[in-house]
Amino acid sequence: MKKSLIWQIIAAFILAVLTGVIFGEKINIVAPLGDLFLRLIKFIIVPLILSTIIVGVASTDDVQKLGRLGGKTISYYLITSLIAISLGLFAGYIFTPGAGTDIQLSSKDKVEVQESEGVIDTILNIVPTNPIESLATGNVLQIIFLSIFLGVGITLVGKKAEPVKLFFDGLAEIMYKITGIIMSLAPIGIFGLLAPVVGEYGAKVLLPLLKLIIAMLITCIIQVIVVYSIAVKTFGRVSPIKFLKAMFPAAMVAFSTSSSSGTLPVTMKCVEDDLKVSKETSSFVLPLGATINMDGTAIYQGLTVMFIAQYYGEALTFSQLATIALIATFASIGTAGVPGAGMIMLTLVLTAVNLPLEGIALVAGVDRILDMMRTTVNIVGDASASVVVDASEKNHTYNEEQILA
Ligand code: DAS
Repeated sequence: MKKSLIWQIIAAFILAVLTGVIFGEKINIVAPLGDLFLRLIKFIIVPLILSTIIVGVASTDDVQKLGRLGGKTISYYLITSLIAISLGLFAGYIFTPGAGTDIQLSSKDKVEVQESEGVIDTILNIVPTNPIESLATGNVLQIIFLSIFLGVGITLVGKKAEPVKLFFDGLAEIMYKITGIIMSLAPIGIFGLLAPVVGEYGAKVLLPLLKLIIAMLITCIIQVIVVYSIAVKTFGRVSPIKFLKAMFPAAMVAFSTSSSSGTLPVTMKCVEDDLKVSKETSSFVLPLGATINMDGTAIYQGLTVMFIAQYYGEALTFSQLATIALIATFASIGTAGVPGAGMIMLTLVLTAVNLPLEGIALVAGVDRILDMMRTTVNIVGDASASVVVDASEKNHTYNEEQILA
């Protein structure tokens, strides 16, 4: 990523905060700039994922290696999610954000929270019944399933399928180029997305939940600065400072969009261009992570359930905490990479420990602020996985000097 773009993104962030604070909700006038940027990155997601995974899988002529790549990726995701949920629960215990909160819930505060599908349904729904519909609706998990099988099919068919592989190879290169063009608009997009959010959330909304927001921020920082840094340093042989610098543009897009899926093209660009992770690994690990690996959401689930339990004066037993850890891990897997999805999945966790769903109304007012933080952690976690898995496959093409060169 060009250094100039990084400085432009920092300037956009500062300008967004200043104009949001100064102009309040009047700054909404710039929202279309953010919506346009978000539409542009969503416009490339489907062709980018489809082509890059097909090419990534088809270039892995050793199907066994694919299984190994998948196994390592899923294991890494589960381990970091379990650490994240434990950190969230621990933060809830230490900060007690819900104790003494003076928010009064009224009946109109009921949050219409749709029932989320169970874990079995989530897994079964990965298999598309109509691939064209999966592409048309942008069902990322089904597109990943379709791409993997097409890639394996190309490998198994061999020479006859060469034209298909060449087509998707070309499409992948085209999509990378388009992503770079869209990335150059990131500063404008981030400004258009962030300024209205800052303008909307005045002190009156934030103050009653400040303890929860600060607890969330600190826990997210620990997950990134401690957990991911140790992972990329120990297993990825990448300096944590360089890792975080490389991921800064993607983190800012995630923070502004609150969408892991929407940030995916930018995450892929940062990981491949700056961290020099092989396309073979990143094209598989990142789309999968943007859909099922949500460590920031796991932190949010743990911390928010503790907040709600404290608000209602419920003391959670150890077995309830263990239940929360398990269900929240599954809930984070089932969370879609779109704004607000984590709050919807909170119903799974609250139901599991018999806490009132109305508790969600307590945090709904600042969910966007919490979502910005959890989405940022989600995508940085995905990137750390791609570095660790790529290094373990010993096919990464980078060394320290090359990174961010
Ligand atoms: N906003 C979701 C994402 O894109 C995360 C969440 O809502 O918890 O990762």
